Amino acid sequence: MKKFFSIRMRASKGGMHISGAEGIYSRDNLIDMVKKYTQRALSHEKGESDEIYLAVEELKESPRRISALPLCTLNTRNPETVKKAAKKILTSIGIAERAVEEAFKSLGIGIAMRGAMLMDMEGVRLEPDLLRGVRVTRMGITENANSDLSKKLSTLGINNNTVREALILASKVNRHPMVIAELCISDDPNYTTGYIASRTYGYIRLPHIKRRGVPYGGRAFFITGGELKELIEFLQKTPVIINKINTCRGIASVEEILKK
Ligand code: PML
Repeated sequence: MKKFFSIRMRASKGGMHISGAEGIYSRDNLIDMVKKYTQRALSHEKGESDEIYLAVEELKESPRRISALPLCTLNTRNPETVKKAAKKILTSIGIAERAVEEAFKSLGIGIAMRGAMLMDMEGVRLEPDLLRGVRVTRMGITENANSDLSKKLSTLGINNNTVREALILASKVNRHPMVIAELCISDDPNYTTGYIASRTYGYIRLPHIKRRGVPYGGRAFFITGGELKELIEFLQKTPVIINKINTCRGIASVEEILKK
């Protein structure tokens, strides 16, 4: 069996988070990639990190190979239209309107959780550790899929680490049958595009989900049925690698998305 490794990097400066990233790589690429992650932590636009944690771990099981979700960007102009659109889309797949309200409220409240919150379809919180949430790790993308994704995103003018890494994470999360959808708001004060992701509609980017300068955000996973422990094990431990990229298209309206 070919050996695969997970590399996870977390970097900070003066105790403030600067950068975090991860991937899955074959043994042949390991040393180059450790160098790249270190460089990334040292040359971040937020400043040069003074503490870099790198975890390199051999995977005991072969990564599951999956396709990325198809991607598009919604034509939203402000947080109000985003919320309205998100409600339309999420209620159309069975999530209660009050659950969507609750998710926006909890993500906007300013408690920086390290991981995602888990919510049932009615908006009841389910994660065992309400303060930390559930962190999704052990995911990556093959070199070929990454260059295909970069090409497709470049034609849309959105080829950056943030979009690529969020799509990889959302594709893993929404692969699990218990996950019906995900809502994400970046906690970066300068990054005002969020997304909703689901198997039904793919990865829908939501411009202007929050106003510039707001330093909090996070992720909510809407889940149903099944064994919570098994889902958390999948999100945290099961290695998943994207090996195929789906369609990536430009701006769409809610109506176009719902027509699907
Ligand atoms: C984050 O990791 O900060 C969330 C990123 C959301 C990316 C949304 C996008 O631009 O597609």
